[in-house]
Amino acid sequence: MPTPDYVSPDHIRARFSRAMSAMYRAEVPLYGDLMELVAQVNQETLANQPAMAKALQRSGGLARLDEERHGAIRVGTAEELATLARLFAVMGMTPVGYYDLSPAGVPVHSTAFRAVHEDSLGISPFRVFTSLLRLELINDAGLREMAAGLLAKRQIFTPKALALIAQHEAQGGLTDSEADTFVTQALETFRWHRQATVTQAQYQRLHDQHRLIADVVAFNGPHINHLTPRTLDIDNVQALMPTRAIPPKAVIEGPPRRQLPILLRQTSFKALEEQVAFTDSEPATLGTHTARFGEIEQRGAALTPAGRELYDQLLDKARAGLEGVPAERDPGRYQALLEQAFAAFPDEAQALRRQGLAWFRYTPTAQGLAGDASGKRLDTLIADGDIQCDPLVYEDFLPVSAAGIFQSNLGDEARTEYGSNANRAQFERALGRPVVNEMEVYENTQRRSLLACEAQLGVKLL
Ligand code: OOG
Ligand code: NI
Repeated sequence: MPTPDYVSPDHIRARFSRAMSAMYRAEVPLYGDLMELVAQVNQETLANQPAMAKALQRSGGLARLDEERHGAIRVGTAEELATLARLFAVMGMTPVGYYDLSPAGVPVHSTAFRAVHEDSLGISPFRVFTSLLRLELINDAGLREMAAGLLAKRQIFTPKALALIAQHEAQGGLTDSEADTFVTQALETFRWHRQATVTQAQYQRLHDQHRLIADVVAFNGPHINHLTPRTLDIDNVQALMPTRAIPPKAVIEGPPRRQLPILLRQTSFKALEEQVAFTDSEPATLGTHTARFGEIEQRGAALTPAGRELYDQLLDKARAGLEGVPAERDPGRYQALLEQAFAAFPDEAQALRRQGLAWFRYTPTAQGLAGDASGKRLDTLIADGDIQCDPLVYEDFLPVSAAGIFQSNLGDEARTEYGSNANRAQFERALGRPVVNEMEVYENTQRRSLLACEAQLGVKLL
């Protein structure tokens, strides 16, 4: 039997990411404005910094830049999470990493669905930060029961999407037209619902426990709550946002500005207050719900476990320097504390490499390919210009930053305390599979690049 022509999961993901962006742009026009601003600043940055443009070109980052974005959703049950994992698998997206947000007063734990192979990331780096509500952290038994009851009644996937997921699993792929139908049907799960599934009073009860609980429980699906384009100069976009009537949050999350950006810097604009209808609403008494917002991010070098440990330590040091005053209240001071603390983090590619703080992609240069490299060691090959190395881009998230983004959109209500409640095993049981360790993903990419150098230059590097 001839093998049918299936669309590669990478291309289904690329189509889905584009369709998602178009839908969100129509739903939240401010997102479109932000996209335009980001594209403009990216172009200016590339024009003013030819070295950066060249490095991006080499690493494949340039081609994917305009396509690059992440979204975020929150689901309510293990079954919803497990089915989402199957839906994302159709698009070549694997759960990577475990994030516990409970220490930040947010009763969820999360993972990021994304592609893991560098070739797949080159086609579409689309990622979805996916959180599972943890009803077990809510101490009001009556409320827990009400929430569980509402969640048990809803179906967040269309029948056609479910059928196509099963078909993909059974036959090992989707044809072109099946893939198009899949994208349209899968998109329905992430659409905004103006109609709530609860009465005004029920909404209020959920909301009073935690605004996030109302957001997850009171609607018929996990609407995408933000979609984040990647900028090459976040300070510039942050400064220009007010000129487009987009008010940014006061503090950029993550590391300070550096010569060589590391990990991830993010900032967002405040969630919109949107009209919704409760099941007992008269047209004249529509309510509001605040959940959806916008965010931008600048991605830098992926750090090794040693680099990440140093990052966490320096971030803690900067935050301790605030002595309890929220960073948002004195952004200038926080910026100064960050810069002081991160002076201890090397800010040059070769220093990061020699100290084992970041992951790299190694490529033979034209000179290396033309000459005789045999017998040379990696350091010499790099110093002689036979091998070029570029830091791998960080493809994941940061829990402290994520907490900051969650918090800035939960309003100024008193913070709930849940203590630290990491429970990765429970998350993986709900998901139906283990999450991938992101460090292994970067290590594999680095190793593949070294193997390619070995093959092309006839040297031994590993
Ligand atoms: C997710 C917040 C985390 C990020 O970029 O760190 C996040 C949410 O609010 O659901 O998207
Ligand atoms: Ni985000």
